[in-house]
Amino acid sequence: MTEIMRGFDPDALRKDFPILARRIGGRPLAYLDNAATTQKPRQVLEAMREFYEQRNANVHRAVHTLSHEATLAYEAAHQRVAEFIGASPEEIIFTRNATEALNLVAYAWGLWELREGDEVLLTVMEHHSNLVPWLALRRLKGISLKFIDVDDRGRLRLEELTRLLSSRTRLVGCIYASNVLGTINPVEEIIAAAHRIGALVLVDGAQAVPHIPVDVRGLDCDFLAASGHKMLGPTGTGFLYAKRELLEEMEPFLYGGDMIETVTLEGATWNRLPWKFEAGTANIAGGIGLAAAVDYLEGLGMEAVYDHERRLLEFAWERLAKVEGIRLYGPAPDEAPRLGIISFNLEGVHPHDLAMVLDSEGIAIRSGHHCAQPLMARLGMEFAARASFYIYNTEEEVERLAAGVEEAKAAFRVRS
Ligand code: 7TS
Repeated sequence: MTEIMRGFDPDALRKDFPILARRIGGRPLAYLDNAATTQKPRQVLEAMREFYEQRNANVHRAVHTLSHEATLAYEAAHQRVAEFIGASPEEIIFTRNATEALNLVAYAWGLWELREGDEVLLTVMEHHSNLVPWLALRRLKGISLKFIDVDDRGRLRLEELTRLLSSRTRLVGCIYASNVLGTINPVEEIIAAAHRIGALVLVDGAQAVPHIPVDVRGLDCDFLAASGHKMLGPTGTGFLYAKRELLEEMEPFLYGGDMIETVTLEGATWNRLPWKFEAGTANIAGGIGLAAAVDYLEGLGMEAVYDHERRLLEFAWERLAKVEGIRLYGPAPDEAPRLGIISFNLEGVHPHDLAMVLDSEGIAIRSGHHCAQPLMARLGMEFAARASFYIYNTEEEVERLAAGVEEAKAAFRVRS
């Protein structure tokens, strides 16, 4: 009974996504590249259209009606996102994407707070956007970086945590769910251990927030970055959550309009939260679209979203594992908590070639290094194919993926 009440019908909700009616190469589109960005439902497109057609004006700047309405809608969008992850609206900063949210922490906290000899602890499975900013700060500030390794199956070696944390550790940065392996990391444990030695924790929630229930107060993380466009929201949206007391202490990220309280030729004081961190004209329509995306996901229920993907993952794993010469990366679904993301390689077939063959069947997957080159190297590969599922994907699409992989295998065997 509970199962049924928690579930939703992916075939029914596909009608909300106009793009899913497209045909590619004469075949219905099977969009399996959701870890890169998701499709957008009509409700999101409508919310943005309604804004532009009825309320478009700049926010926080004028007394006219449109500006007032735009301001209310944009502030309400912060409220919706805050509620979604258990935060307060002043703790939610809208950014262009998760990358900008992660850079915000490096620039507005790291640049000012970190001193030579300080340590930042990351994992080897970070997406480049939670690695490269810290590499830059290492050059600039002389900090040192340490990394939590993974085992050969791609599971974090948490037993190393106590050894790697030290009195010099200022920040621990950890990917919540891997965009390559789909594994969900035990961030609660990492946060508790980091806090015991007084370090802050930055969680990269870009893959987790769209797929599992996330509660920042329960987690007690200090920062959490996410992508709006990976959770049905428009491109050009993302956000950073940070604890209010940190945001109050921190320097701004970008300087300019709307982020100030007063400016003289001698200096400036900062606007109240979160506007201190949102300089210049914001992506107002994008924020409103993101709020509509949150409404949509809450309507389904995040437990149900996870259950649906979990079923697809188990089915896909079972089907793909039967393909001769395939290598599936990461722990099996019954060995570790995982999202609906599967990276794989097919013996003798380059993942780009495989992706091209699948595309000719209307199946969209990603191939490449997935912006996680250190993890790929650690697991002994340069490139991989990756299928990633979301709410509108069906078992039939997984069947098509498996059949397409079989076909590619046969085609390349004949040619070689
Ligand atoms: N962190 C993780 C874990 C990600 O998966 C991504 C994007 C980012 C950060 C950056 O997000 P953005 O909003 O700035 O783009 N990951 C992917 C991917 O796996 N394929 O394309 C983008």
